Amino acid sequence: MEHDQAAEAHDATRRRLLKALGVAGASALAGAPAFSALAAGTQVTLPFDNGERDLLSFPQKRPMIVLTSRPPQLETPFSVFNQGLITPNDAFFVRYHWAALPTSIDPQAYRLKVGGKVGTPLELSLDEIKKLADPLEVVAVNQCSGNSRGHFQPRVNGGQLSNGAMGNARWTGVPLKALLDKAGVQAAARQVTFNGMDKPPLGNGPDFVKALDLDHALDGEVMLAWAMNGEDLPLLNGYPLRLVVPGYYGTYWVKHLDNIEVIDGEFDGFWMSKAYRIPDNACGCVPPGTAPEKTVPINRFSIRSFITSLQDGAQVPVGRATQVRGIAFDGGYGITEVEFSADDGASWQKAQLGKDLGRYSFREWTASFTPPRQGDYALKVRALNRIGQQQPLQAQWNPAGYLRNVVETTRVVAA
Ligand SMILES: Nc1nc2c(c(=O)[nH]1)N[C@H]1C(S)=C(S)[C@@H](COP(=O)(O)O)O[C@H]1N2
Ligand SMILES: [Mo]
Repeated sequence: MEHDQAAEAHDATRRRLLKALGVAGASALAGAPAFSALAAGTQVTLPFDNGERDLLSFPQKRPMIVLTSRPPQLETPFSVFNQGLITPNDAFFVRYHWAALPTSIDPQAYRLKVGGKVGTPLELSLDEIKKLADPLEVVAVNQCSGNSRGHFQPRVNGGQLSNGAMGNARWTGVPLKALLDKAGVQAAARQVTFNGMDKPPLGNGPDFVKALDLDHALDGEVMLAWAMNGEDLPLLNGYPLRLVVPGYYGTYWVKHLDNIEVIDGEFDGFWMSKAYRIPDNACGCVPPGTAPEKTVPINRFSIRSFITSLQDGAQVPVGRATQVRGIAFDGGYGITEVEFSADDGASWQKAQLGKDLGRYSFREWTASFTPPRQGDYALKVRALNRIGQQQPLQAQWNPAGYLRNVVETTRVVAA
């Protein structure tokens, strides 16, 4: 009886997934090559050369800006960020390195393996993971290192993204620490590595594996998350379990997490030692067109802010107040101030900060702007955080197109 119920629940989950995937039957999944996007027949043009993109629906996603469909790399349409501080699951961006995604995940059969320099190697079911500790909730921004890369001047190689490779969600999970404590970390341990169920094409290319220093992994904030905004993670955002690393770039937020290794050295896998590295200096930048001498793994977000309520080219009424709003966030130190300028940065006024959802969340800001006469206005916004970080007025540059956080300008016309 009990077994039947479990089997039924499993079948139901499987059916839901199949439905979400738009696949007719289980057999279609055997070796399913890739997700198929549903044509929505719409295009958008991102504001840089070669910025033409399709808007397409993927499983569990509304029409999204497609960078590539194999693997799925989907940007959130920027207007979504003006609709609320939390990014809906069906609009949350998607980033993968390899096209071989797990297309069917059986939550009953799923196991997370923990090994390496631990006292007791573990193999835990989803239910066992959920019982490791009291569930933890955090509102945190996930942002791709290459968010906004398409705006780099001079242009750089890599996915030409505008500003939609970020999102803010409420994550539910347990601290990674609870798992590592259960396994018992050996004295020699130095780092922890994380691997997911997606794989590179057979024998071709490095598996996507990331590493965190042991003290970071044990900080009680890094989390094994199974839910996002109160629902199971969408398949494309890491179902059934992903790592959440508040304040850190998305590259560490390993999806479909099924393998954790505690190691006694520094992990030298490709995605740590060769990719996702930034110049080893305070700005993470170098003179345009040059190569850094020394690099370090990318880590916390640079501080950013955006106007979300007005788009470039928008019309505003002369002599009447327009309420301008937007978002700000940083690497988790906490936004303390946002300033707004309606005259291209000549003068600045303090913006009002909205509700504080926690130091890893988007923070809403609002300001009022009354254009005295007809014509063009360059609106700017800049944020400041608790440790004194602010955004540069001139864009900084690095060859990988990471960390972009220049003070953004939105040009509007008063009429
Ligand atoms: N398993 C797996 N996890 C992954 C990746 C991946 O390719 N495979 N990409 C990482 C990168 S670079 C980013 S930016 C985030 C994006 O998370 P999202 O797709 O849920 O928005 O996932 C991270 N986790
Ligand atoms: Mo990323």
